Amino acid sequence: MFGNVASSLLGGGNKSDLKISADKVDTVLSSSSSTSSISVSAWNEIGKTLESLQTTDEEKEFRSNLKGGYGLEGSPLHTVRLYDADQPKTTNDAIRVVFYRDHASWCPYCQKVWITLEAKKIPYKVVKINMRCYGDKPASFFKLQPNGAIPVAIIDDQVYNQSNDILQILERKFTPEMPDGSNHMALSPPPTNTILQNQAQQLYQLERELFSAWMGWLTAGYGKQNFVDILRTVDDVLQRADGPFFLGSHGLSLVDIQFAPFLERMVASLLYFKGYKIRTASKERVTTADSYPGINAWFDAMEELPAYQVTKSDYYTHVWDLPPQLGGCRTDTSNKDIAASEIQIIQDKINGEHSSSDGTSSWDLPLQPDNDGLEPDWTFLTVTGNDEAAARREAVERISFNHEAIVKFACRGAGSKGFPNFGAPLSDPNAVPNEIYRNSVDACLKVVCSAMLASQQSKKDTTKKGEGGDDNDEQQQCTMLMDSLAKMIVTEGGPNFANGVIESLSYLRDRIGVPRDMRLPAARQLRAYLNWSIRFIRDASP
Ligand SMILES: N[C@@H](CCC(=O)N[C@@H](CS)C(=O)NCC(=O)O)C(=O)O
Repeated sequence: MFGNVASSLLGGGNKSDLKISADKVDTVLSSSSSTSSISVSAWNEIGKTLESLQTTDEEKEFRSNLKGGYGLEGSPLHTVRLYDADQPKTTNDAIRVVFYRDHASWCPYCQKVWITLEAKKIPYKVVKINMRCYGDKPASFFKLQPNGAIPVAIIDDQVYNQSNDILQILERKFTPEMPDGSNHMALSPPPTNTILQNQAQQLYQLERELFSAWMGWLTAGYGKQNFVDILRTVDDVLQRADGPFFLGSHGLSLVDIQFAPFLERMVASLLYFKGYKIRTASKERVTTADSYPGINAWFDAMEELPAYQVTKSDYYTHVWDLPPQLGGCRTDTSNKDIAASEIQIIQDKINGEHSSSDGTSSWDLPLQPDNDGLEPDWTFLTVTGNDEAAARREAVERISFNHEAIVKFACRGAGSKGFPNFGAPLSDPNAVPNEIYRNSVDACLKVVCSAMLASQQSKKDTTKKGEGGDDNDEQQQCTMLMDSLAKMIVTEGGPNFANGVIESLSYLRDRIGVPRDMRLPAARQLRAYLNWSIRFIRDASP
């Protein structure tokens, strides 16, 4: 999918012809506000509408919290984290930890450290480093970590470059009731509790056994029974525990944090590559020989924790980030347990591809809840009231705040591939954007953002949710605007130019990363609204 998009050069047309096309389109766009039906809102107007619709303090204060390092909820965009603005102790001076983690939020070992810092509310600074498959690392990083691996942490001026060492030292140095008045949750059983300590040690071993079995099945294509046997043991441990977490009534511990990044990746990758389902929605949960009630209850409890929520990725991101890290994952095509066609349907749904069986796409409006039951693990964001509107606002905020860079990034889709290239299909840091599409892509993104906000601006009937039902006035205006814009791009620019705009919007859609760019409900909305705009241009094309 990405190969087709990224490798196309200049939308298939002659370079100077396309420049002439772009000039014609740009002329209409620059005169549009007063004279034609293509009156696209400016970014600052979109920003104002967004502000008027924001409801929670967390939303309204998102950017100021990022700057100050504050917020009840962390964000992958935080580069400094101080937690509570009302706590006088949490100033920059309190920072004793510098955390080097991967830029794309793909690395499971970084995720362990990230969850620990957030759960213990330890103030920290973040330095983002590329993974090898994603881009280059700065030379200075190799001084801290000669083999280039992440995570690394500098704690009280001492460098630690193994995730488990980092967890242990954080646990030792940041404790409940510190002399300076700060209070950091204990995540290990007390040394006096040897029973629980031994149990934790055994569970660390079990986690590595599960990891090896998963790697075997995922990358070599055999070893399912071995994996299932160990996963069953993990589920039994959780079912026997007197609470949802591994150490039962002790509550959240480093054992849970060791398991979390890998169980999260197992759920996504085994569903996609093997058609093997571990995670189920609570309403569908029945105890059968194939179900994992302990693991599902554990996930439910983990997903209630802001410290885990901020790090949580989606299936799409995982199934594209794991193969380049692991040197490939194998899809089981001849499998007695599930037909290849069923695996294909799952893959199409996760990728937002149009299904060969019924032509639908999971990345089209109206969105099906939990991706038609396939990805039921974002209940923490989707149970409350007007959740779809909140997700759209999140997407609009992220796009509108950084629109210039995002438009330029999207234009890589109609540009040329970079050299040298890197292993991850989602990454091409040296790609050259084709900026003749800049104004058209910018206009489409503005209409996409207006349309996402319009669903909340119903004048006629506040109970209507938008897509799937009758549209409100603003939605109808956005639909007409996108229709006019698409027709103008095709008539003034010609089909090759229009194709370049589609390639740019598609490139952006396919590279929305969770949690790096936004949370899954917001990412799903944005992917679907980008497809909405693409469809108008396609429909207007000959
Ligand atoms: N044992 C190390 C493993 C860390 C590790 O394998 N990190 C991977 C990323 S998940 C890495 O940095 N690989 C090199 C790269 O991708 O640049 C730890 O626990 O910290």
